[in-house]
Amino acid sequence: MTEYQMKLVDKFIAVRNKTVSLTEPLTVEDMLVQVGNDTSPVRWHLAHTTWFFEKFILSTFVKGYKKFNEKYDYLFNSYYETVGNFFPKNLRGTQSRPGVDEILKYRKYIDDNILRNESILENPAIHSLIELGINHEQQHQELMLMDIKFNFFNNPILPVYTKISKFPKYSSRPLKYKRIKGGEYEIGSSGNEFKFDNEYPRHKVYLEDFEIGDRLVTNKEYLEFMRDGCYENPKLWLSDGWSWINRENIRSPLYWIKEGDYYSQFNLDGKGKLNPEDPVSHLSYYEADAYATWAGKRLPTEEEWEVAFMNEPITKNENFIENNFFKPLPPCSHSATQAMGDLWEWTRSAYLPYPRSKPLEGSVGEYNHKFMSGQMVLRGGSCVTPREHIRHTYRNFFTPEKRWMFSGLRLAGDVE
Ligand code: AVJ
Ligand code: FE
Repeated sequence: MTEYQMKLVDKFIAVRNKTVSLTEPLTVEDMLVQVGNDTSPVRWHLAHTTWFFEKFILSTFVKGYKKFNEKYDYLFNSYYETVGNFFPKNLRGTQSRPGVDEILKYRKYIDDNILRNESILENPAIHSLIELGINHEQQHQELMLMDIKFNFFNNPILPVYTKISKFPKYSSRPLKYKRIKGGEYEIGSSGNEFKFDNEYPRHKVYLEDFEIGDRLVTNKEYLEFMRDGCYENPKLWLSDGWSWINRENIRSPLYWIKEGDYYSQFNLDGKGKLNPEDPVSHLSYYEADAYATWAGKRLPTEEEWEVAFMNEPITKNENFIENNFFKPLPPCSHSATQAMGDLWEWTRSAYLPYPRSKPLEGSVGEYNHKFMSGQMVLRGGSCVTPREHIRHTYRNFFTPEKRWMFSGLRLAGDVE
């Protein structure tokens, strides 16, 4: 095996194991539940990530490959119309079978088939699909924690995923702005390392002078916005946002619990006092935008964000899933600007194809591009993103009312 193949195998094994290790604090019952239409049961994530390797690699490239179970194509295909029908997403939580044990057997069967099949590891055409499968599974590790948090929050006993004994005692610092000169820049990925098909080609952009915050907005700052009556002030809101907060009766970020005059916050380590110094999290695009308007600022565009933070380091200090905090932290000392890790940052950019961008060939072309309408781009990764998964050019995307992902807010502004 070449060095590249050995690394790929190591990464495959590490990521497959990490997914299962994230379920250690859970009971089997925990893994069956789906709350609402956005989340999926943990057992489904375990199976779907496995199906991805089976469908796009084993069934496609291995002559005489025998499927683990013929029915899994229907059950564990998420949204690939070109490979066949799939079970309705909102009903994923209605099934107890195949059970978790059976799904773990499915995982082992697929892992063995990928790893024991030399024709796969030696075929360069398949390497990029293995990389895609690994990166896909890392996305689902984050989705699993998002879904577990939402599931537990909707349970009146507010279960704890895992207790964390030692949060560092950082406090926030005054917000400063970094000024960036306008002009021609390049954004997007051009390297040989793995990247999704929505991140390239690298291309020129023209920016006006702008300024961008050197940290995320905090709970304390967001509380000022709330206490200023901003959820009742239509002048601050986009029309769709105003309809949405009133229809859904939204008066605070997700996971805030009003207790008299104070707020508690639910995190994966359970319910606790809202820490005013923590970055404000679990905001919709509408709330992020309204806050920026109230503050006399705006959200950055994705181009501005990338130009501003292109050279931010990704070290052990940035707060990713490996730190096992599963919540964002105040900025002092752990990360210069919080650009990488902590929280996904809403940008004011619509999720659109880059110039000359093309979807991948074949059915995996359905991975990203078909979602390019009605969604906004978020940048920088979060405290539940795997460190090795993120890049400065990485584009996450959600519709503007979603807030169960670990989203946050950074301010930007025009410079006269
Ligand atoms: C990039 C997080 C929006 O959740 O649909 C998972 C990730 N893509 N499987 C999503 C994804 C295919 C995607 N997001
Ligand atoms: Fe998926």
